[in-house]
Amino acid sequence: MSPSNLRQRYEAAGQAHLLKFWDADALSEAEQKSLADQLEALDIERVNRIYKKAVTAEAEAAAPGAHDPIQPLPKDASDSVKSGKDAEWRAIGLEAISNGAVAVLLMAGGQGTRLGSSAPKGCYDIGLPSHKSLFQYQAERIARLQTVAEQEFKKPAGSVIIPWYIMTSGPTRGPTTEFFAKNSYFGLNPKNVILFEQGTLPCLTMEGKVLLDTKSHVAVAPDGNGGVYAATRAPLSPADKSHTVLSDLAKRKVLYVHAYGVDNCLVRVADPVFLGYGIQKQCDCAAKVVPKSDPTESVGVIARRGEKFSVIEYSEISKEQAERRDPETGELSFRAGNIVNHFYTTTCLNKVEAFEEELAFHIARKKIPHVDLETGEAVKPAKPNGMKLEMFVFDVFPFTEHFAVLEVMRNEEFSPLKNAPGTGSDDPETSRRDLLAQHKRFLERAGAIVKDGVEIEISPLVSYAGEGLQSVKGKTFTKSGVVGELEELDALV
Ligand code: UD2
Repeated sequence: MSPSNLRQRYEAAGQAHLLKFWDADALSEAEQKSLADQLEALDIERVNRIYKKAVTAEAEAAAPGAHDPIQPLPKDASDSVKSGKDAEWRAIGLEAISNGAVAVLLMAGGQGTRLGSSAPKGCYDIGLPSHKSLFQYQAERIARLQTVAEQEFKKPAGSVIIPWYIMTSGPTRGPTTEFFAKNSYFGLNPKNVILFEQGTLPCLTMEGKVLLDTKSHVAVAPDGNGGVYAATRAPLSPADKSHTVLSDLAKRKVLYVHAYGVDNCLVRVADPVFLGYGIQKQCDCAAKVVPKSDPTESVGVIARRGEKFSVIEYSEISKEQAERRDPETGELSFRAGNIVNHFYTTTCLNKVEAFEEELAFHIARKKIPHVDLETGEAVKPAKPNGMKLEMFVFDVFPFTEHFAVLEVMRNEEFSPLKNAPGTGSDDPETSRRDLLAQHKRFLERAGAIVKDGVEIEISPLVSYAGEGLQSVKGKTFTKSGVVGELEELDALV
């Protein structure tokens, strides 16, 4: 597009200030080209629509007397893994895995700002005796589950594949790719580990003006984990525009997708119980929840909006809603804590495009480094000066046709890594504590005694969820250690 057409377009969009330094002859030719390329690729009219929609929605929600039809999730609207059907669900899910009908989609584009680490969260070492990263634990759970499915459904070794789609963002793409290559994909076949990238959105002033982070570059940020839907439709490589995550899923004849967040050390990747639950319920989308621990816990809550399911994020729930309790039980009314752990049919994922424009955009007011248009100086604000707009993955729930909610045990399935070491909650120490406590329970449930103070870490390659440990029955473990193979347990007796 010629510079004059570009200028006309941005003037019409009220964003011509982005060409200010070009006009002031302050840009080199290379900088002019880079800025022109970025502005051409940017759908500036969509950005204006998103901004308008986000601020309008926020204002309406905050208007006095705004009637928010959101209601707590009725008790009978969710099922529980404690309902005694988990073995049945596990068999259904494992059969689907053994037939190659299941894939995993990891949302790993978040930047571990609160954690204080510049590397992608999946690379993080929570301090386990093995020093394995979150990515390695998740990779080994996939590897183990492929083996369990082959064993239980009599398939040839190496024949069951659970493809792993990993969504990164701009900042996490490079380091994540390097980490997997350096670790030889943790033993998985690289052909079945597909990295893809989510989109970005420009950062805005509170008035909706696009910010520059240099004189020739628009400040952008990842578009939120709800960017996953558009990202599944984007070409996986410039070489073949038709090859997308959705087309790859279709080619592999995948029917069900388990999507999850990277920072939960207990996550049951491709959990056959959850998959079996979703398949048996014939739902097109489902979410795992844990009972919210307290009103201020940083989890969204699944609720009802009319006949639909919806999630109120912790950053948007009112104090009254968060603190409301059931008069009979004293439990929190909004207690169904979302844990970024979702089931989809591929049919459902393919339908999202049709209603994507209706999905909400959420405003995060942040300190956004930018260039001052008057002085041309780089500014590092001391307080929030602008907006990042992001989509939330759970905003599709109200649009699904048959949504289901499965309550799971917090100590078995949820210990998120959010905060820096030493914070005291949701930090590396609590992750390490919760994972090792689970491995102790695996051994005790298999009939062993583990002496107090003994820490035994069991590789996911030995056991995915406590299965396959029959040989420990009646044994007492007195020594700590890391178990990479079943036989190594004998040395810890
Ligand atoms: C998320 C959930 C919240 C609760 C909590 C539990 C959303 C929108 N909110 O809040 O309801 O379940 O987790 O721990 O899901 N991510 C991307 N791209 C992005 C942003 C995030 O891939 O642009 C990934 C991120 O890498 C992580 C997951 O999405 O795997 C959740 O992101 P987060 O940890 O920043 O979300 P949080 O803790 O604010």
